[in-house]
Amino acid sequence: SVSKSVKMCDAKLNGKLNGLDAKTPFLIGVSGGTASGKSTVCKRIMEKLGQVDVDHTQRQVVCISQDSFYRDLTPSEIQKAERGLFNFDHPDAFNETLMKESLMDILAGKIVQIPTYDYKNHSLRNDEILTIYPADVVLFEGILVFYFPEVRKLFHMKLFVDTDSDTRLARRVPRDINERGRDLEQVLNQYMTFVKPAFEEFCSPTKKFADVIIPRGADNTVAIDLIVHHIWDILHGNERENGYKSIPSTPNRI
Ligand code: UZR
Ligand code: MG
Repeated sequence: SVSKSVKMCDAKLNGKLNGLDAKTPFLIGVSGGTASGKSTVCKRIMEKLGQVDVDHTQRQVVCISQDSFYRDLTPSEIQKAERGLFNFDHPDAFNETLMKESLMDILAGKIVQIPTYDYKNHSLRNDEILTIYPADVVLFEGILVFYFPEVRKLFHMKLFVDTDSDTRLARRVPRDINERGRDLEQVLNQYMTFVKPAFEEFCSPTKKFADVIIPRGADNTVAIDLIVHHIWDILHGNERENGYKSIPSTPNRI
């Protein structure tokens, strides 16, 4: 047990050297093109870690969307957005500082309040604030989560959901019409003008930063199982040594 406590000291030291507290949530970034299945992959990971039926304040695995960090638009930008002429797929559409500071607060184990996003009105909703309680695993998903270097370096694990662009378009069209209040012409026009070029310029090149690339998205149950097992090992196997918080046993974990 002398060697065990020496190991623990080492882990704490390593934690400090990495700029992290000895106990910090395990932060996973999940990126990929629009409608690639990022949200679904996150949902599956949470399900397999046994988190879906758990109350928000008790959850040990939480998921945040990058959409919560769109910046406030000026009145003229809102007018553009209403006509499908604002580029929501460009890095400038996001509040990088707030994104970085929120993730740093989360890593420091603070309770963080995050607004949710209203696609119909292109604005953040102040009536529906998501409170992130100190968690053991935090997933952060979005098209450009690996774009900003200062944000990118905060992740302990980076996943890229790689789904063919025709599949993504076929999913995106009905989603925008049914869930986001658009019409077909606007959706296709926006896709050709902004979504596709921005994917090629800003999102796709960030695939090289991923630790794991998941082909076919949420259909890929083998990849998701491997990832969940790995997360599980990190959080349990060496829970004392690795410096991360550990998840207590849950019955239906894998
Ligand atoms: P995912 N988006 C909107 O459609 N409206 C908004 O007000 C804000 C964002 C879209 C955005 C991007 N682009 O392609 C997509 N457009 O949300 C990213 N146009 O969401 O990763 O779930 O596909
Ligand atoms: Mg999404």
